[in-house]
Amino acid sequence: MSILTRRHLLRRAALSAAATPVGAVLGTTALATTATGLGGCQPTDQADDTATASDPATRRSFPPDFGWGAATSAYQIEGAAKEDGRGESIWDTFSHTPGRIRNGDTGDVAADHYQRYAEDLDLMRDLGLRSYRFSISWPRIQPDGTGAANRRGLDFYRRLVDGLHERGIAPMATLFHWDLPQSLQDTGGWENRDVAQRFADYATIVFDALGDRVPVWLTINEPKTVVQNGYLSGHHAPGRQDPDAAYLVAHHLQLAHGLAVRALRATGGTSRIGPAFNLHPCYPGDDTAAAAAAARLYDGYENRLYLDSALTGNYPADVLADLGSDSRMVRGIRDDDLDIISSPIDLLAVQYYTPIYVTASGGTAHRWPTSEADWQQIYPDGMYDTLTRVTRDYGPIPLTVTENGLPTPDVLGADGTVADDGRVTYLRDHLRAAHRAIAEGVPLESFHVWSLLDNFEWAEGYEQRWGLIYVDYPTQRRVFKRSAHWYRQVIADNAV
Ligand code: IFM
Repeated sequence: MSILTRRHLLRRAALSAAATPVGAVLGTTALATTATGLGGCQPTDQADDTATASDPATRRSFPPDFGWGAATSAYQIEGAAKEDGRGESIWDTFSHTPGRIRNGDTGDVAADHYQRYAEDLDLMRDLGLRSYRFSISWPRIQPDGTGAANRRGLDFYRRLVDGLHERGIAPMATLFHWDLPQSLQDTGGWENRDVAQRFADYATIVFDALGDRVPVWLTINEPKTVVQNGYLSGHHAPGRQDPDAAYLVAHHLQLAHGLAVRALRATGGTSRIGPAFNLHPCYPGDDTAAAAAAARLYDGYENRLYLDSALTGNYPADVLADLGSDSRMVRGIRDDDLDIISSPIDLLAVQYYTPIYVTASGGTAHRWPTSEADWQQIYPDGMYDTLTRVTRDYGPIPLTVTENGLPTPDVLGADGTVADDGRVTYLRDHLRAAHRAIAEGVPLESFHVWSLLDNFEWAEGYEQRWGLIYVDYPTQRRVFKRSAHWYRQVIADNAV
């Protein structure tokens, strides 16, 4: 493994960790080809922040039937950790380990969505959502990660999916959003190749139960985050810090994705399926050849490792060379694996939050203002660059944005309102960037705000609020934030 890789791994760990110090602010000239200046994220005045699309001069209309959505995941909102036969996941273990989560928070109750799903469905309808992306909890379906299905777990998702259809909202279900059954972790977790096959078995159970009632399936949410946060920095479950294991895990996650795609095809159903990748545009931090080369390799680890294998059937040669032929990942690749991983998909789910600026030495630096999540630089043009890059490099595969959003310091006012104007500005600017990509031919069919509700933000616990809808945790009361009112109008206008 090269020096650059080791730096990359260390920087990734730092970038992912909550305590990342803000790095050097770079000069503004070097990135002229990729960054278009601060215009997209400068604070704007109140009237403009909350403006809707009524002004024809600035109105950007989206295609008819555009899938306006919002997203959540099971462990982050459901709670009901012991209800109806649910087994334990690695996040139960991790969050109950002292010192792992801010304020000692856990997902035991979260937003209590498991009990309050009907109320939440009504809120989605009131918001005007056309698409709702949620995840299915593997340990609710197979408490030990193998064997017969737990009917009560499946019934919850049947009720949820039926409730969405009753309200005219299209379900989009993610099969795995990080809550691996603890029993499978006890057999080695994603380091164990067999877990990929267990995932395909679980997927088959879910496909058989929900079938075509779910028109779009997503396989694995952000494999990169599992790799980097779970196995490099260790601030996510299972809390490992082992670079050699990390990339073997990457391979097995990709394999699990491909096996699930094949499992869906084997059912003969008509639903569509694809992976959900968080993509970070990697820009050179200065105009030296060394920075360009470092950014290119960084991009390999951040993006091409996942995109190339799923869409072209190859791992990027520069990343494989950098990992080395003696790495566990390279040694773990078997003959047919890349055929499986690149099984044809129907759409690609893209999650965009932040750019990365890579220095000549392989480090990273911040260039734009950050949100409360200090790994997140606010740079809307990165959305445009990401969407257009995927179409340019991989062809016109249908795209959906399945996550985009930010945490803001939301407070429930005495008047019962939550004035999250920063979220409105952020979403407006990112939607405008997505609109620009569509106008240039990117086949983007839907956009999901992260998140529908405030929720359990992993190692940050409940301190960061990412929702359109405020959750008052002591009472579980839900309140539309200003951004929710704004987004409802965007949806009604089909324009921003
Ligand atoms: O909350 C997470 C989500 O689970 C995965 N994508 C990023 C979000 C914000 O950090």
